[in-house]
Amino acid sequence: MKRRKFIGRTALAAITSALGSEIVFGNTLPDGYTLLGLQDPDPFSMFNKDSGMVLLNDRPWNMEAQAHLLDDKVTPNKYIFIRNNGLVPENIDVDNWTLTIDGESVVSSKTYTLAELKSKFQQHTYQLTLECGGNGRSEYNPPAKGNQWTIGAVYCAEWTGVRLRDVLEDAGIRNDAVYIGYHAIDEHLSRDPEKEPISRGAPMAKALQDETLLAFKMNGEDIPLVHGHPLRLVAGGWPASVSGKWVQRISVRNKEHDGPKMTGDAYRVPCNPVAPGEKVSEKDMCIIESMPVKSLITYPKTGAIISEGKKLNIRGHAWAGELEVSKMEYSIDFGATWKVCTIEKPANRLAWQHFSAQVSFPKKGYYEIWSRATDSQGTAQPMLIPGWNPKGYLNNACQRIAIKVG
Ligand SMILES: Nc1nc2c(c(=O)[nH]1)N[C@H]1C(S)=C(S)[C@@H](COP(=O)(O)O)O[C@H]1N2
Ligand SMILES: [Mo]
Repeated sequence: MKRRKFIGRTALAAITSALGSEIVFGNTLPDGYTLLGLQDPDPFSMFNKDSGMVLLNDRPWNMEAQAHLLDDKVTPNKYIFIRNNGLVPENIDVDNWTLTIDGESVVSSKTYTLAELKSKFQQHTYQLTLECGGNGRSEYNPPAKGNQWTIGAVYCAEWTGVRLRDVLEDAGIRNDAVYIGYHAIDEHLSRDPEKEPISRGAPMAKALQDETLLAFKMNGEDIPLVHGHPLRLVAGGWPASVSGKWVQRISVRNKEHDGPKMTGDAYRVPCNPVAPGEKVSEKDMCIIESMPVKSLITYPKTGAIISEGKKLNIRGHAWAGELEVSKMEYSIDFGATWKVCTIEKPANRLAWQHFSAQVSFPKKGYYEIWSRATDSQGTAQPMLIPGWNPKGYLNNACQRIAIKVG
């Protein structure tokens, strides 16, 4: 019989300090055993998420909402999707947090403490829609690698912070500035300190918009850790990957930013349509900028059963990247005919808009309700999946819910 191997003294001392409490029977602890108390708690309680959220990955943490959970006009934290490329930082030293503006095209590098950012610059609050560029990826065929998002990688929260423009102007921008790129503190999955999990950015025109914020509050409170506490770049209407969490440095570049996930096929789509599965060379791929027009029915939940003769009030949200949604329609006959929904104006530019309609059904039976938004330039959502692309981005197909009348 093999003797049970117990833990050594040094290892015991190390885990005792990690646990923060004496391990009473520590001398009989088997070697290599991970204490329950040191295992990750379940992500729903760790990140304060609703149990209806769907976990897609635990390393890194990725979690999405379901359509009916996104019913609020301003999305509460518990229904906000989580997307990480690396490890969520631990032990953030908020008191000593600084933001540095640097890069080839800054007049002089400048570092600000959080307190300086808050007191020196005017604060602004906007509702901003953030959607992962890969939202809807699960429907592409041939399938694309990556998180298989369905429809839940989108939200509209209220962000408070200072304008990136004000801070950049304070540091001074040179005439040759073309792009900004963010650098954050999250570690690469490999824990290699030389590697950043993601460092994206935006052209100066987007960086200088009124609504592009360096935010420290989400929905009136400190930003939750997993969403970028204590400082986050927020650029509504563009792929949410532009909105760097845990930002520590913004570089003003004299060329397109070239950090991880800015180059190759990351967050890029073929500049011209390609056949599904076709190989696309790097030079034919273009960076995703404004997200396309899209909508989501958030009430009722798909699968609802209603009684015959009753009208059904449906509602949801629609958004269109940099543009506004100017028309919202629904269909109960698989897109053969469309009826108009009421659509509200956005709370501010780049916030999603709320729609509603009262739907009548001619008789008992199975129906689907499809929703279709049209942006201010006349582009409508495609009824079925849009152009295939190698990484499965930008699926803005009409959303469908099933209803039984009976
Ligand atoms: N520092 C950092 N910022 C990041 C990411 C990341 O992994 N690290 N992921 C990006 C991507 S791809 C998305 S979709 C959004 C997700 O934001 P959320 O977790 O608040 O939903 O954050 C972006 N900002
Ligand atoms: Mo993303």
